[in-house]
Amino acid sequence: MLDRVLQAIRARHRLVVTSHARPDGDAIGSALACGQILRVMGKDAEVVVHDGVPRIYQNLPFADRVIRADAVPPNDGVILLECDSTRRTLLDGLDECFLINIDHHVSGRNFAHINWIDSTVMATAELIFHLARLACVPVDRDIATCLYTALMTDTGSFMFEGTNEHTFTVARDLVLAGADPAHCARPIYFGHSTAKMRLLGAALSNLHREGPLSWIWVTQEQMQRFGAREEDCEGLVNYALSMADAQVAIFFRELPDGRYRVSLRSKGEVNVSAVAEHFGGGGHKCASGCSIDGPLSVAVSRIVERLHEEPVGLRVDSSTSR
Ligand SMILES: [Mn+2]
Repeated sequence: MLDRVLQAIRARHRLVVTSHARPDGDAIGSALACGQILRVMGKDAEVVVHDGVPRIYQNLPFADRVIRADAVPPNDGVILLECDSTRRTLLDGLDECFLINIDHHVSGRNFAHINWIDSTVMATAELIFHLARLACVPVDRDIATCLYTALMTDTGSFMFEGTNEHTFTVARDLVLAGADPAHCARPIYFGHSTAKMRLLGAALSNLHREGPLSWIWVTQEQMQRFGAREEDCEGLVNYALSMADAQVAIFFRELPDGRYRVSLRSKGEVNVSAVAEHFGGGGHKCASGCSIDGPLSVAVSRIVERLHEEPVGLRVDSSTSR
């Protein structure tokens, strides 16, 4: 499949790289690296992201070249990273384009003309790294920095389930190519806004526990009061998973229209992608997300109930949950 991707790229000149709205580290890092790889291949390549680059990723190489737009510019082909449909990008005009889909989610779908979906890797960054190698594009310090940041964030700093010796081999190759681990980690883990920390305080003061389940939420009112942006919510769910007896954590973010954005995280025993998919979302076994109607109490009970049902079957009796 990688061969077909490369063939399709070689046959085209003007390419657009994009990813999903509200991009995370893998979406941004992989897109920036992919765009640069295409340029080194002699392509006219642009990275277009509906919401632009989140603040903590703005110092990545090539981040200042990202185009923020509502529609895809004229092109000979579009590479979509980390998307299970064109809808995820929130970009108009994709359905008339030649589409190449590169993804590593178990919920990945064959919606494009060429689909390279490999759910055995931890990050799309690993696939982009393969692409560079097969294309004989040297991975320089800038490309390696983008890919390492993507891999580091998608593995939760090499702590998430699925991280294995292969992940570290890729990480090692990227460090050998010039990525500096401490430099990559600084803006992500020591670059929070004050608003984010205030929001975290509010979210943790709402911490709810039920056996192995843990959940927190933030409201629109809180976000406005602290001057917090959508991206300030990224990663808050992990704090709810950090207790010894928590197996699954849920983060509810109230949306302006009264619906809720739901982030689910699991330590590995429970497959939370099945829950997100049930509500029209998707993701990985250990990290997934979806949107659901409010009010909050209804949203919480629907998600919690679903976690107890098959095939998820979360056991609330803590004596039976390891
Ligand atoms: Mn990813």
